[in-house]
Amino acid sequence: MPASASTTAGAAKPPTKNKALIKWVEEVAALTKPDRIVWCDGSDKERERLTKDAVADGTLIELNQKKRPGCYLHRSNPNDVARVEHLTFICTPTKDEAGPTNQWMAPDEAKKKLTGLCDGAMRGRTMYVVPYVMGPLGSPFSKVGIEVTDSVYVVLNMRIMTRMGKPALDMLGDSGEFNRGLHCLLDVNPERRYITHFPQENLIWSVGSGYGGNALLGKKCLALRIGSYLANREGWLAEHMLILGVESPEGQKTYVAAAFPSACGKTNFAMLLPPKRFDGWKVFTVGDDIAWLRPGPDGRLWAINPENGYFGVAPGTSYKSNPSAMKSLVKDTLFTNVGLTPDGDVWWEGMDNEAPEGTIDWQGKPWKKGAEGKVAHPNSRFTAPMANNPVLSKHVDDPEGVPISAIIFGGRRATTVPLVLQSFNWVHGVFMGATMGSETTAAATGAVGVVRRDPMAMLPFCGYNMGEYFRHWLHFRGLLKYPPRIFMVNWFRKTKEGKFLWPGYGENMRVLKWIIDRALVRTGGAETPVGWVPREGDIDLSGLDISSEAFEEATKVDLNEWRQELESTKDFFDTIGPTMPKALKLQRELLLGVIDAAQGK
Ligand code: OXD
Ligand code: MN
Repeated sequence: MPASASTTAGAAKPPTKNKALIKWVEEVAALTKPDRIVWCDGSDKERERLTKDAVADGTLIELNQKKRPGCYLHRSNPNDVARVEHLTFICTPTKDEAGPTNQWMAPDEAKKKLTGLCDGAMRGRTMYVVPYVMGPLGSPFSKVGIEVTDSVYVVLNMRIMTRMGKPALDMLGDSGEFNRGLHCLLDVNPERRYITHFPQENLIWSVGSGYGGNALLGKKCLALRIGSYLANREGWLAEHMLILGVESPEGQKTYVAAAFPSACGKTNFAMLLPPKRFDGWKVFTVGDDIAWLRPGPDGRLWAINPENGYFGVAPGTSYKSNPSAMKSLVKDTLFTNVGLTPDGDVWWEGMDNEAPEGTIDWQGKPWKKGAEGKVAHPNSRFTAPMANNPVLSKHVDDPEGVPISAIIFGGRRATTVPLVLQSFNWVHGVFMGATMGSETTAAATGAVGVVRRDPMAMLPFCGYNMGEYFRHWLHFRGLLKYPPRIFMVNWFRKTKEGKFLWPGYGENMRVLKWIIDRALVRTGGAETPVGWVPREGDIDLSGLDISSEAFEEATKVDLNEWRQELESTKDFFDTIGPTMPKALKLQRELLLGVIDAAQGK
């Protein structure tokens, strides 16, 4: 459809001379046939205009502007509240390239299916062209994407989550190298929902969902799935990791990156508030979900956060659990599927206060005290600008990023995995990441303590063959003169009676300090057959109400449990098949052999 057909405000004519971009947008418009095309510039005026449109058509509900200026609530279709791994496809020329852990569809088949679905799908609607940058503006690490979408909610979220609009077009110039992302809501029906990735073409095509991880194409689709494919090809790493900086009272800054599966407290750790005992220590957030890591010219590993905001899980977030997150939500934030209080504010389970009478639940229904059902959907979200974060790192826009001294892998494990464990070397560290997992609960699956392996927390996000991905990690060691030390943590170990052994939250600072001290080779530890653990006295426990028995239990390495753990990883390695690197298979056997030797077998 010709751009001149536009009737609404906003640039209908391409504000660029980039031939490849104009051609692609014309092709998309010819397929989807929108009534209007709007090229987004990312300005405040544009935000005001689009927000007004979104309130007028019911996409957004205005919240109390005195309490939460610039904040709005969105209620999604109840069938569309989460990422859909079973409808997410990696469309590589061969199935082997996608590997055994991904859903695969042949590129031609996927394109045929989605072309059929998108033909005329934007008739009567507005097509927004959203140029955006993942990563700091002007950084050689950053990538430009163009998302074409018919969802104003997506545009307003992308505006928070990425550097969006004119700066992206400026950065792109006349280059044809950008990620192409087409997003169509269709009728938001799971029957017609496909999140497809074409890594070889740097192309994403997502239809039938308006939910964040499926529809904000810069995040999981570009920054992780396509990103990990590009990273393998170009010699860097795209990881599901937070990045934080720790500043000592003397002003020494150290940065760490950490991968935890969903619901294991990544945002909380990225915004950790040190306890009283650590007066003078500060933790700064660089990123809370995604890290792009590269070898620097100095031989160290450097990381940027490609995002510009936080798309965080609301339930459980409170001034007690994460004051910096709460302060990030006081203005210019979009809330999705949370409760609405009578005074026009938001509420979710785990907030500091009770839900007031008259609260409306996430589906727009009145909620009564004592009634069954949640006020907020368990996966309800906030989309907040990172600039709101009171502990945002000053270096978040640095084009080179920050140097990483330690990498942490974490999971939710009731047994076996100690509070913290340092790997012997890089290969052992990669093995720790490759075998990390989280235990399911009885409520979720009916089977307690079943470990779902989630290598590097990337199982749903690796855009190519997982065995190749491990090989890339192993190879990466050779690109670093000063590799970060690799650790494993577990905040969730329990007593036999089911009580958590470690208090978690801000107290994790104590573990973080040991990790940093180990990475900088300035504190002790004890060698066990499966890695290094802190000895009594290596971790500062002063002012903490924990018995030495509980600490010993939290940090214990039980060799029988570890034998079981290592034996159980074989099945997972077998599912990876022939691409599983030999070094990791041998590492597994070596650890088992060392346990045998330690036990005199
Ligand atoms: C996730 C997220 O699902 O960050 O991991 O939203
Ligand atoms: Mn995530």
